[in-house]
Amino acid sequence: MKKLFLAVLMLGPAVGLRAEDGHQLWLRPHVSVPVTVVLPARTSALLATARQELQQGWQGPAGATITLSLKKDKAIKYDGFRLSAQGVQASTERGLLYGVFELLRRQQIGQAPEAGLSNPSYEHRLLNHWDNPDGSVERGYAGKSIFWRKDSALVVTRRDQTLWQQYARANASVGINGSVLNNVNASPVILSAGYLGRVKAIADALRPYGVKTYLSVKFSSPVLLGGLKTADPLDPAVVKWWQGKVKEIYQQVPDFGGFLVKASSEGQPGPQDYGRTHADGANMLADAVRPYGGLVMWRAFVYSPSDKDRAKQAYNEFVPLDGKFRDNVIIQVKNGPVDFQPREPFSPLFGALKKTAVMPEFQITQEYLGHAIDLAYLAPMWEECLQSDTYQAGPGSTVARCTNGSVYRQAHSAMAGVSNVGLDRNWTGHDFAQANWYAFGRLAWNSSAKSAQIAEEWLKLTFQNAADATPAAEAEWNAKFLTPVAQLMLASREAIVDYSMPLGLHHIMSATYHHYGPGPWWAPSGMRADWTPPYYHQAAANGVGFDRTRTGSDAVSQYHEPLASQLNDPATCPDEYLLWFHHLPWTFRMKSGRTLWDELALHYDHGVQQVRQFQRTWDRAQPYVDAERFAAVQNKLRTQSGNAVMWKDACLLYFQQFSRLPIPAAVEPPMHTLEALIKYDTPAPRPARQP
Ligand code: GCW
Repeated sequence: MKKLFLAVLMLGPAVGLRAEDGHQLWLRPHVSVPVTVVLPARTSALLATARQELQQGWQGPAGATITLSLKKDKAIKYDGFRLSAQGVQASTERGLLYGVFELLRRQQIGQAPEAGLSNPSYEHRLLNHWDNPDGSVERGYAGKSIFWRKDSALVVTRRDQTLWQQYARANASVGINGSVLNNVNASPVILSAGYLGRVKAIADALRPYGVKTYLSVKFSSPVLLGGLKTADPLDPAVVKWWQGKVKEIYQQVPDFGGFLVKASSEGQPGPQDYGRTHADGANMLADAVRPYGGLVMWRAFVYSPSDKDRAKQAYNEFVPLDGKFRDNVIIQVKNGPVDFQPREPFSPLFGALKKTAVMPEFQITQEYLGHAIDLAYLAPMWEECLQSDTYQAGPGSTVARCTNGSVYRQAHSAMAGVSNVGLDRNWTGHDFAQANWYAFGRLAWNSSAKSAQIAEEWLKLTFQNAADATPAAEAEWNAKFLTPVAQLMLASREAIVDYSMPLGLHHIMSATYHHYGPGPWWAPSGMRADWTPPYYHQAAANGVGFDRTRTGSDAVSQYHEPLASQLNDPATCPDEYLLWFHHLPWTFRMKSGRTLWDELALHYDHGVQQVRQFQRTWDRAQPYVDAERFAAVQNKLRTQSGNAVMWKDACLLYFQQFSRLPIPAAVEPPMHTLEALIKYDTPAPRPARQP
């Protein structure tokens, strides 16, 4: 008893706040006010959801009447909506639901219920789950899959259904309208009758929230599952097999969204195995789903060890195919040309494919940004990509505009995010990783939204309490919690870039399967060069960085002018991309006047100092956060802080072997030895892939 008393005392001011485990996300329940809801004269599960949300979340005038009306209106695009004092107007039921969530969000964060139109930037706003049928999640850091578990194909429990429904509701609240339920490294079993039964159960749970179901498919499924001799997309038996399979799927899920395909990529089978092109493969599947209104999202994540510069390959393979894809195919392109690194320039495919729909793929799960250990708010990274100017159709042809239908005519537009959701009680492992799920939805809805605004919204929804609502308490909460913690979030991704891969360095993480922590040295003998960090940093006595200039791999020429020339010249190439495009001497004079070596060292050090600053900010936020979430984030920041030092020490000591220059006096001296760090990074066994 005494012990408990002491513990309570030590918890300090936060003791008054109800413990929270994060399961409610940004949708924490609050006392609602009575409201009358008038619905269109038809019944549907989606309309019932909209009414229920209004009734359980209304915080406006007591006894108000809110009308949800379905009306065609040329100004309303896709699932957009119009808000007014009377209620919500939309041309789809989904639009009504999104309008309801917007209304409730505004009430909760104390924003005036602004009247007006809100249209989504993209037609399809999708989460991609890299979940395997055995329940594991590739690059998942929040526990096992919410959809699959070993031997679970046919058993759907009440718990499953509740979770799927909560998941769908969270998606709907930020406008996400589709989920790909399984890994792009797809197992053929997902298309077997047993699994399709479970897909139907999931689709039934997601539908009332307007979330469509999609599947990733393995290109060789006709062989592996269907017993055919080939998966050649031009073989009539293969075409017929897919047609039959598609029919079977639509019998179970009449509003099935379509397929996501990783083919002829990283060992996955594909049309190239049969001497066919990506277009042949994609079009065959597109024709199969077309009668049902389905889509094919075909990934452009392709590279092979034969290419001298991995960053060039997707462009080289896909640009010649421009215009050859059916209009229900969308080419899904990762934000950068290599692979979700902490910072990459935008992929040159954006804007270069002019007669083919292209959709950006972002990674919400933090494969290269610290898993569920490091605090990384990713909206600034996505905003940076979406707002990059490709110049492909003149100045202002940003990545966002080249993909959302503003620049090129395209039948469909979409944006995908690789989900960070798992069975962990708080869904995403790190309480702040929830912000990335939230931000992805908000940016897919409005590709011009600002990271700062999204962070503030999310913080208010996720951490503010009714007790903070009096004017004095709110002013204090804003000054002592909201402002500093929002700043922390906004600086968090850059801090990771600084302590891991500053100035355009990339892919120098530990390349053992986990991808966490430093590994600039990692190059076991016999390993494919393009899977090892030295291939990317090229550190040597004469300097560091990958030469992608016109005299190097010439990747710069995949960008449109004036960008190509700007990137090609180290004097005009932005510092953030310098070592992505240039191999430069250690003593190269930077724009700051410092040498490259000193600048590099200062960036590493700054990253470390930043994380320590985050720790102090969070410690001061303690009075405003419930004890459970406070301690969870505090512990993670402590681990991150130690790991940031490892990154800095590892990279500086490793690169110093080549630069042979002293670590600047302003930089904290290393506390580890290079030998110890290399030993620490012992390869973990690579888990077996799905068949
Ligand atoms: O980043 C790499 C990951 C793989 C992933 C692949 C991809 C699903 O390390 O785990 O596989 O990208 O995007 O296909």
